[in-house]
Amino acid sequence: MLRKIAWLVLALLVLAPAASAQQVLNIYNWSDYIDPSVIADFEKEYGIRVIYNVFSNNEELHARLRAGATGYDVIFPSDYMVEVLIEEELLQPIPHEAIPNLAHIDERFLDLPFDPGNRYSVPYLWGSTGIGVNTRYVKEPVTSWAILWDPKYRGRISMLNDPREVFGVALKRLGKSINTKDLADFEAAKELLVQQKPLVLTYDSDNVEHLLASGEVWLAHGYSGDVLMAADEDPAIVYVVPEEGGVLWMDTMAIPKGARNVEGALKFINFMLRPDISARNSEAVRYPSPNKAARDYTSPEILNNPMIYPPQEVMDNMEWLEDLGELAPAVDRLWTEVKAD
Ligand code: N2P
Repeated sequence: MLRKIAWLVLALLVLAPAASAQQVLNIYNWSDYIDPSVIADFEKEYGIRVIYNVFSNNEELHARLRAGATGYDVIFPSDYMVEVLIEEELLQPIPHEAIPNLAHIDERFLDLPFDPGNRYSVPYLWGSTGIGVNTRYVKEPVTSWAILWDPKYRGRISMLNDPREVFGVALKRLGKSINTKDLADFEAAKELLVQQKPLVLTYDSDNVEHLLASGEVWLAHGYSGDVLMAADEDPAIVYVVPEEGGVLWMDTMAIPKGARNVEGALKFINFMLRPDISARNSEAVRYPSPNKAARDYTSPEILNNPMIYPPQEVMDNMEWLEDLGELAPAVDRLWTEVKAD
């Protein structure tokens, strides 16, 4: 009897960690970027418990992975960061046969230069970056990024905690591309950002919705969906893409090297690509879905909302972020200086 119990205990000790590892999926995503009910449905359907953590920008995600964080199973890097992570061999290939729902993605969003053949990443959601304006306090029409430098809004302005986005605004003001490979352009942009800093209440990517909806901030540099979520709470809030053009980005799902639950990660990715799930998720967070089949499940108000799905002429005036290559460390340094100055 005792021996039997000893065997049982031993078996439990050996098997339990494997069994529990199988039941847990570690997700690392941007904040406010998933419908919680979708996670709950996934957990129920697959019997897998999701542990959810958030990051504020691609550079934070990158730093974590580079420092050897192996705890994550699914991560959500943006376009240009996918390229960086592939190059640094921090991602693992995604077997397409395990994610049949990839077939639902609109071809426009597949096989892009940052990951040819989608070997390492699949589209999640996309969107733009512009300005959230509280028209209760800002009475003038907002047409240019220059308003974020207007001293009369001192302390009522927030900027994203996202170096590529913040430099993107300053570069647009200088009439440059957000993907310029000229360090002098970034240095000039840094000067503009240093000038702006006394007006900025906070550099924050995680609370734009709250900052705007609470009235604390009147002009928020923000990702489209976060501003639109604030607009749902207060109809005086609008989303504007300035005339100089905004930034476009696409976020993806990827599996980092060292993931412990690859099988669960693939199940999760395939689940998120399911048309009904993608539609529900996109509606909840107010970001456009790259999933063609999801359109059938999406309400016309969302599909026809030009702030969510920008019209072609607005899209044509925006730029997608690209990897800065060798310039990236210098830009990181300039960003640190802006924040520290
Ligand atoms: C939502 C974050 C949007 C991701 N809070 C921007 N790439």
